[in-house]
This record gives sequence, structure tokens and C-alpha cells, in this order.
Amino acid sequence: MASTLPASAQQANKAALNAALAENPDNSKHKSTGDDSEPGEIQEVDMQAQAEGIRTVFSDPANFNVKHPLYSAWTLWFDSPATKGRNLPQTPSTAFPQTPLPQTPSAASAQGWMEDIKRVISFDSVEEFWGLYNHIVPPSQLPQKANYYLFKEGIIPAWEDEANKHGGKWSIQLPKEKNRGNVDKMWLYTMLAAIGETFDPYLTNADPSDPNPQSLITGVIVSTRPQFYRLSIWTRLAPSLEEDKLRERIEVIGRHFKTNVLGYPEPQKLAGPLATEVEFLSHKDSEKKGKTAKKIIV
Ligand code: MGP
Repeated sequence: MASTLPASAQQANKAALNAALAENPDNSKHKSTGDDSEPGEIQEVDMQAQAEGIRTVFSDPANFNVKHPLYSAWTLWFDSPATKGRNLPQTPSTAFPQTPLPQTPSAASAQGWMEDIKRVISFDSVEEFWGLYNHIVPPSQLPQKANYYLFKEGIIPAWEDEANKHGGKWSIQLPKEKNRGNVDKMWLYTMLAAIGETFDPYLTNADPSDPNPQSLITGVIVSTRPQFYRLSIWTRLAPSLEEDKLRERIEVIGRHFKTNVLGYPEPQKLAGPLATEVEFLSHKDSEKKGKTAKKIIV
């Protein structure tokens, strides 16, 4: 039967399996019946010996050889005043070549915006995510005016990308002084909800006749500004006034973000000095600097 896993996850599985076999060459031999068994002959398989070749991150945090694939591969991008105009050393990766910038009329504008945003690394397994997370500076320690962008592999963190250009973002602004102690957890939970695909339940509840169910989420961002932090969730689509179904789906994402990810009770009002509610704005309205924008608030 054909696998339903995406190619990247299949690759990760194959690599893990090869690593397991290389570590335990005896497992590939027929221990009980010898090597000379005939095709079709029933053989005894030593399940325990086979299982012993598998080391997950839970049994051996340093030398695990089986990874848990994510539904999608993700790329972390970063910019800060310190990286402007500089080239970060790129992590060599043959599995994840550089994402080309979109070849559209707005490519030049995206090019300018992306100039200072550096691609850090791509990953497609739970273990690689934790490896990355344990080695990067948390948002509370970042300089002012820095941003982490965690986007699905192949989507650049720009309005101009095909996947973003009809979309929008949920965001919340949190005053720095009050949230220095919370922001790292909030960002971690936001990333986990993104890579665990819990923001948009459509992916798991999709109509079985939909051959290619797609999450609305394209990426998540944390920004540090002189007086506040901002967390954002970017979506592929933004609803117009008549699009009730899409609006409902977008609101589910916003409520999940506010209550389950950030931990606020649903009725709680959050706006205040330097703080906003959890609010949704289309990218088109963000480009216009929100002049005639209609925000959705949860
Ligand atoms: P920002 O950093 O998202 O907002 O965008 P912020 O934090 O309110 O502003 P800051 O000045 O404190 O950083 C800042 C500006 O960058 C926007 O007004 C746009 O001019 C530009 N910009 C932001 N984004 C997300 C994009 C994008 O995707 N594409 C392009 N071309 N410009 C962008």
C-alpha cells in the first residue's frame, strides 16, 4: 500500500530505519532458521532482538536512531539589528535547499524585505525541533527589534509569498515588563501548536473527499520591540465579510491561540497600555497600515 506520509517524513523514516539496521547488522539475518530459507517459508522472527535496535530519544537522549516525523517540515528564520547586512553561516542541508524567492511582480518588494532575514535551519522531526530549541536564544534574551519566524518549508515569511498573499495574521502584543517571565513559554507553546498542527482542526477533521487537506497555518512569529513582545500566527486566507465559514475557521484558530496556547480565559479582556487583544488582520490591511481595517477580535 502506498504510504500517506509526506515525502519529507518518509525520508526521515527511511534514514532512521537505515540507521537502526546499520547499528544492528545481525537483525537483518534470519537468526532462527538460518539464511538458507526458501521464499514463502514461515520463519520465526525474534521481535525482542528487532526492538532492541530501536533507540528513541526517550530511551537514549544522545544516541537515538529513530525520529518522530512531523506532518510538515519547517524552517526557522531570524533577523535582528545585529544580523542586518551580514551573512549568517548557512547550515548545509542537501535535504532542504534554500527556498527561492517568489518570481512575481512583487518579488522586488519581497526581496527587499527578506534581505535581512536569515534562514537558520530546516527540520522535519520532533527530535530535530528539540535539538534546535535547546540551542537557540529564547525571545526574552533577544535584543530589541529581533524576530524569529517559524514557517512551513517552502514558504518565506513575507506577505508576497503565494501561500501568504491572500492571508492574514492573528497577533497579540504583550508589554515587556509584565511578560519577560512568560514570553519564552508562550513562544514555545505557539511553536508546538504550529508543528503539532493543533491550530486548525480542519486538517484532522477534513472531508474525506478532500484529496489534499491543507492547514490554514503558514507560520508563526515572535517579535521583540523596545516596549513589548508580539506573537503572530500567519494564515493562508483571510475572510471577507461574506465568508462566514472561513471566518468561523479563522476564529477557531484565534480562540485556540488565546485559551489553549497562551492560557487566557476566553472572556478575559487583554488590551491595555502597550497590550492588545488577540486580533486578526489581513495582510492587505497590514500593508495599508490598518487605515480602514476590519479586525476580528477573540
Ligand atoms: P513589522 O516588523 O511586521 O511591524 O513591519 P512593526 O513591528 O509594527 O514595525 P517595526 O518598524 O517596529 O519593525 C514593519 C514594516 O516592515 C512594515 O510596515 C512594512 O513596511 C515592512 N514589512 C513587514 N512585513 C511583514 C513585510 C512583508 O511581508 N513584506 C514586505 N515587503 N514588507 C514587510
